[in-house]
Amino acid sequence: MVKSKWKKIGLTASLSLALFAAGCGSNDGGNEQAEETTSSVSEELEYTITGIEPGAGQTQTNDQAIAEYESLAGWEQETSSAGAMLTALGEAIDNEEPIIVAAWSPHYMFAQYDIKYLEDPKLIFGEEEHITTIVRNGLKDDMPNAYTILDSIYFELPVLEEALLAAKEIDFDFETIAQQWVDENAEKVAEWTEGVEPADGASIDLVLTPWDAEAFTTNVTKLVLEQQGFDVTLTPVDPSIMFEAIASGDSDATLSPWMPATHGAYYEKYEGQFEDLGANVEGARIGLAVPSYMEIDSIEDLEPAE
Ligand code: PBE
Repeated sequence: MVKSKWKKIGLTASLSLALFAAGCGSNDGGNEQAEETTSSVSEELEYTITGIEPGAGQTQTNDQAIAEYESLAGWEQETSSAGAMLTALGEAIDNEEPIIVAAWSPHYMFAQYDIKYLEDPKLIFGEEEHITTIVRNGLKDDMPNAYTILDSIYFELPVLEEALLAAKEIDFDFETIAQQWVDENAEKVAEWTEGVEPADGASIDLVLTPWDAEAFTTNVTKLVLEQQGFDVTLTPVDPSIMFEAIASGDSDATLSPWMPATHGAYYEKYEGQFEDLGANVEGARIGLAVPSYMEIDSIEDLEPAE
């Protein structure tokens, strides 16, 4: 586990070591101690939140937090990808440096790192999210058996968390993890497919967003539908395209919308143009998180940029 982690971040790690060495060389004043005690955490963070993909729902929620909290006035969000955010988080923790990241759960980041969500008194990130299954209008009449399966699929939070950790161990091969899970949970699959008639090769398209929980639940759904004779295509897209694809009928279903905070704006925009079959996961959450060694607990403990 340690080995593969180093393999992945090796390049970035040696790059930042080089930068660090350069920084030391140019420091001739030698009063680092004084600088450290006078600079605030917010200043050390350079008033920057380490974000994820520009197209993520949470990227908009982070911008909303920046707009609405006085303590975040003048802050910026640096977007890149979930992978880059996790690398930056890991490096900060290795060096006991401050960092503030866009975080969400379920995700293995909470098992791997000692991190905490910052309190969000304005509830910009909401309290609890659920991941819901939405299908195109008309699916119920066109494909009643697929509809029944999609309507039944539901994962308990600990089951999902365990699967996400297992996936990390095999380099995020979600097809393999989903196959193992389906093989080991035949009873659950039988429950979901009770009374369903075999499909005989009917095509069904599922869209999904590029994050781990969705990769697992959607790959399991694919296998369950295939067991029933469906021909299943998975199409990875951004959240905005996901809603558009279901609303236009280009795609049949998705298990990826996070509600009510993360994708609420898209949900409202397309409301009436899809059918919501209800949660496939409950007890999810999004927010801003920091390593536990940081002595702040709330977004309001941060300071505006001058
Ligand atoms: N996430 C994980 C996604 C949804 C699932 C919170 C990074 C998003 O922000 O769109």
